[in-house]
Amino acid sequence: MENNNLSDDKMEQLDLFKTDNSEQALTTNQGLKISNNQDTLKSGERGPSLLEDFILREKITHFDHERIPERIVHARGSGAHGVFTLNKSLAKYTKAKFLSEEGKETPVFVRFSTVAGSAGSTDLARDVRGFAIKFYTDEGNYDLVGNNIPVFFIQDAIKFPDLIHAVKPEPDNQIPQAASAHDTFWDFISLMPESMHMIMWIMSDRAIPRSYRMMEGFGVHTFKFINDEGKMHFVKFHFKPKLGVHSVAWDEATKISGKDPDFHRRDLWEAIENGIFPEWDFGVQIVPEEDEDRFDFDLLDPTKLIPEEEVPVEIVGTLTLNRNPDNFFAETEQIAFHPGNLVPGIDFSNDPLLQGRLFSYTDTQLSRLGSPNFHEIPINKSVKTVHNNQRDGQMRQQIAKGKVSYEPNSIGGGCPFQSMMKDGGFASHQERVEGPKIRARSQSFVDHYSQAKLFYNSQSDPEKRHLQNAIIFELSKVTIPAIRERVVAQLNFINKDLAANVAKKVGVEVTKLSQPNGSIPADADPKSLQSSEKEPSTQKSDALSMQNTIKDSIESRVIGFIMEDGVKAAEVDALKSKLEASGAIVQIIAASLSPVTADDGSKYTPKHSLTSTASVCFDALYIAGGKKSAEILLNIENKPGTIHFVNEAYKHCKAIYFGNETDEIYKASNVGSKSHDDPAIVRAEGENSDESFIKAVANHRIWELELERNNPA
Ligand code: HDE
Repeated sequence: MENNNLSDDKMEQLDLFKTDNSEQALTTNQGLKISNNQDTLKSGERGPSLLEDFILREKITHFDHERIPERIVHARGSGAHGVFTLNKSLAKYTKAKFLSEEGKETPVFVRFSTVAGSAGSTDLARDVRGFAIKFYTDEGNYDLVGNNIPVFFIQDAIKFPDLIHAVKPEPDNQIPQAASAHDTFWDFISLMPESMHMIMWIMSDRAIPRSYRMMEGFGVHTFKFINDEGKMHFVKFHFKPKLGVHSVAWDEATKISGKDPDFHRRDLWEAIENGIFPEWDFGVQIVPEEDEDRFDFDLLDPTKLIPEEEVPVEIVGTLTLNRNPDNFFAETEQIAFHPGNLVPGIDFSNDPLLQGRLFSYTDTQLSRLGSPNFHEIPINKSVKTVHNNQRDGQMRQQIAKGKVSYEPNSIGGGCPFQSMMKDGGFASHQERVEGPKIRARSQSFVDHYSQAKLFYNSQSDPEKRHLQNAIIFELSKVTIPAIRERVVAQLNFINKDLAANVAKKVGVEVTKLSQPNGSIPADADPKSLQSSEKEPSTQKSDALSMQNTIKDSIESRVIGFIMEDGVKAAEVDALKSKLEASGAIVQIIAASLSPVTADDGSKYTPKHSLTSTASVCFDALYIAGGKKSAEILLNIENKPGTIHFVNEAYKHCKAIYFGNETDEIYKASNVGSKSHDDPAIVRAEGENSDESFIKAVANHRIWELELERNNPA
């Protein structure tokens, strides 16, 4: 196993650009020490300012140009440094070194994002999440620019500007921000049957994750692996979070957007600061070249996934994020991903969506980062020094020595020279291509409903309910009845109950759905409503339901301890130690931010007050034991806050633990009105109540109890 210092190399490279202001004098950009940073140079103390004040001019000019254009899509995001470790060699399939040498560690930077909202929008928008990884390999940078959903809305890149224009705020009034719940998005979708599979995913709770750390990552497209013998295999990339895949309820998402719009950004930052490093298993689905036509869909169609029942995901590596950026702008904002950043052993497929992306990413960086030299920005720099004959351009950093900037040359001894494939030179996978020059879609891309059905049928009942309610929410914001009708007609091809339930709630006549020839409303363009009665070859896939990813772990769950003066220190400390020993994070909530004095005189410092936070920001609650504490929490001033906290956590099916002598709170809340045993409610009566609570937290939410708890989501 090679001793790998690439991570150190990347750190050193970044360190060269870091500054530390401690014990340093203030200077201009030229290094001149500044003696007065309070006053402009003026003619007389009250007098007009002088144009010659180069210190003022430099400072203001720089400030005036601080902002750069935000990303046209994926503007809102957060990132972190980490490491990718290969646990099992893929050398059989690929010659990529970072995927061949067992134990090899490769430094990475990962950026998560939402798509539609602008840089200042809420983290909890219903949206697909970007999951973009830059691997700083010793063969050059490799970028895997994926999403948390394994399929996409469209099949061909030429439709991307249309899709994005439709989902972005409408051009006349710039409403709504970071939301697909509006006319233009659903108008487009209703006319694009190929989007139906993605619509199932994006209306599911996958689009409102609990945390970036609890999302899957997918390369989406089919890529190619090429091994040393030149043999090609198709490959799909997967990242599976060690913590399981979890989401919040839509009702929570909308409330978190107000209470803490940076919820995901903060969660990622704090987890890493606390040493709880987010981790994913990395896996691949491999399809031999000769099996290309074995599926009932086209491997090149990005609206399709390969069911894990048909090709299992082989887990071969670990992705770990272990270091927050030092500077958001320099790193997270300036990082520039590009699906065309490849290393030998990995190549593109002919997926027409991927092919279009290969043009877009460099092109967009030219206007976003402003110069063709964006690869020289520290976060984008390859660990290996770049040698080529590209020269000049705005903001050039590299100082290329010598006379030669062309090839072939004799003056420079022929350098830099081309590498043979055996020496690591990249060569595209050779493929025989023939056919007429044609602007057309392959017939093999025409089935738009089978996998939408597969996804829907694979969901648990609560997941189906959430999906249905999300569509109802979104379509209820659509003002044009014909658009709602067309969407319902599309849904009818996927699941008749789903379509009927949505129709009922969004004012579409259900009778229209039972018209001959499926459900085509009179005004619909028949071309856009191709029916497919085809059943998916896999009927149900466990991997598609989040319900099946629950791990028996409470690691990194945030537990709110609600307490006031007189709280029982022994109980609190015992539970806190047990929770923290299992990796959970305990945060104290009191009526105010003043320290809480416990029954033994010890003090607890609250992180939040009942007014500054809400139950939606926590995974579970502990109402700390102690009669006096409970009385204070129920006094006239605090009762509304306390009861609201408990009731809301209850509605959202979270675990709630009532400590000793908190019966009054239990009774005063909705929780107390239930007569039967409730797996999410624990009372400090039994012997193993701490353990029961921990078990309940590990379940994330008991979504099955949602209806009886009147959760609106
Ligand atoms: Fe992107 N996409 N995209 N995309 N995409 C961008 O590049 C584009 C697509 C994805 O954190 C842009 O640097 C086209 C699929 C992520 O910086 C832009 C098409 C997938 C990110 C662009 C797609 C993605 C981007 C905007 C259809 C999942 C954020 C800023 C042909 C596999 C990366 C930028 C980051 C960003 C173009 C479709 C993922 C405009 C033309 C499919 C995660 O170049």
